[in-house]
Amino acid sequence: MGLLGWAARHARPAPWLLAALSQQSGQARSYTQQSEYHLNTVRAESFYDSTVEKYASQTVEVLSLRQMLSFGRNAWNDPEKILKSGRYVQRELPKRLARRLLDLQLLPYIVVTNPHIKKVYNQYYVSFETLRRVPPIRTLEDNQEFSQLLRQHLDSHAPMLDALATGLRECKSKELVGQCLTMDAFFDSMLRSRIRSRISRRVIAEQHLHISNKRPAFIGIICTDLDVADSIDFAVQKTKQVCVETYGVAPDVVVSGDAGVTIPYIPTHLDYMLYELLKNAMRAVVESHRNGGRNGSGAGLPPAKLPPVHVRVCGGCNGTLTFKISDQGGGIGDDLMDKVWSYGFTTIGSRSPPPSASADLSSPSGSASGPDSEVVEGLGSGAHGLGHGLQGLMRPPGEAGSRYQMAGLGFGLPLSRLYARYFGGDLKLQSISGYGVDAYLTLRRLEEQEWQEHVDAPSTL
Ligand code: ADP
Ligand code: K
Ligand code: MG
Repeated sequence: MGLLGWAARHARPAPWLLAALSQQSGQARSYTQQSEYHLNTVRAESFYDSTVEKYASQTVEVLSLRQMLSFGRNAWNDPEKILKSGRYVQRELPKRLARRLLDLQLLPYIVVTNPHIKKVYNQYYVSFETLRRVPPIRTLEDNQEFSQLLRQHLDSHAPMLDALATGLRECKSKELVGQCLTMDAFFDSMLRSRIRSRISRRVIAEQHLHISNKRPAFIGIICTDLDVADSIDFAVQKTKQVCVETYGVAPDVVVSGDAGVTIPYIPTHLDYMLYELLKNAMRAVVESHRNGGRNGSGAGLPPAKLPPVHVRVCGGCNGTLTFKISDQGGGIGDDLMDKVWSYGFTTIGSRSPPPSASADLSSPSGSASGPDSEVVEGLGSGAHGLGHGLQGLMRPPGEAGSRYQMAGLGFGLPLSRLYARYFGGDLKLQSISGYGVDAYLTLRRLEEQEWQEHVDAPSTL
């Protein structure tokens, strides 16, 4: 069902769409001014044909990671491969964007009229229209232009998860969605499928943008030999920094297990998961030991008195690698064990606020783009490139509040699990109430399995 079907169901035209689309025309033009592609035909009318539906109904070409690795090997030196990779992305992105456009059209009217959701819709539409009109990539020069355009689109989508989460949260808080929908389940599944498809769009786009870079131990954005000890060190250093900024103190981290293990993985994905899990562990330890007890006020304990967080690396067999992150931070109550996996669920604000938090940690309207866009930006844009760029994981300086945020968005656990599962791994928690939490982050060795990206079907087809 396209817009017309949608509008018929809602028994009225969609004025927001008209407004949105006239805005889009302008936005699309501003993109085209920056690129060689002249897309001055992006007009409101274009929405009313069946283009979006047509693209959304096309079969998505799913790549296994093994294919990505074997295809990308030495591609930097092979113009044919680079062009083939560009054509793949050029074919795939419009289909995938079209599917998500259809999802948005299906939202209840009251949700789609939310300004944040409209903004997301606009951005998707502009990208869809722009990318689908790019002329076929025939030469490396074509590819260079396409790559520039791709980069612009990735950048312009970076704040969109924030906007979507804010929009959904506003609707949720006003209880605007029909009673027939279970709120949490609805928002969770909406965010999950969108974030998952966003991860895959960005993985294939970034893989192409980096496929022509010659970089030791990298095939595109995948590090073929990621040293997990380095990843842990890096995440520990960053987490301690933000913990000290927030509480004035941070527990030590003791690392043990299989030293020297390497794994083929996208470094920023692993950085992100370790960072989020370590933040949760450190926050629990500090908050539960304030004044010697859970929920006390004021951090006052020297680090030596805080029980350390343990990270154990288990190389495992069966092609897996597990990180066990253990804290003595008091654990998670049985009543919360399910809730903690909900997008946006946080206990920040329900306890006493952190002592020196300069960020607005208790604000439910904090930025949510962090998790996703931070990760993908770290994949290659900006100064940090593909490296161990936790800097690339951080929100840009100059945003309100602290540069780093210890907790409060409620995205850390569900997003980390989504990232882990994206490549066939998983994240599980074991809690002993009153004692602490063990988090088990399992990664699959990508080269040893025929991993396939998960692609959400268009909900309208
Ligand atoms: P946030 O950290 O922004 O609150 P998360 O999704 O990372 O969001 O975590 C959700 C909630 O789960 C936290 O607010 C906290 O109450 C609980 N939690 C997560 N990890 C731990 C842990 N190691 N110990 C105790 N509670 C935890
Ligand atoms: K959560
Ligand atoms: Mg967290």
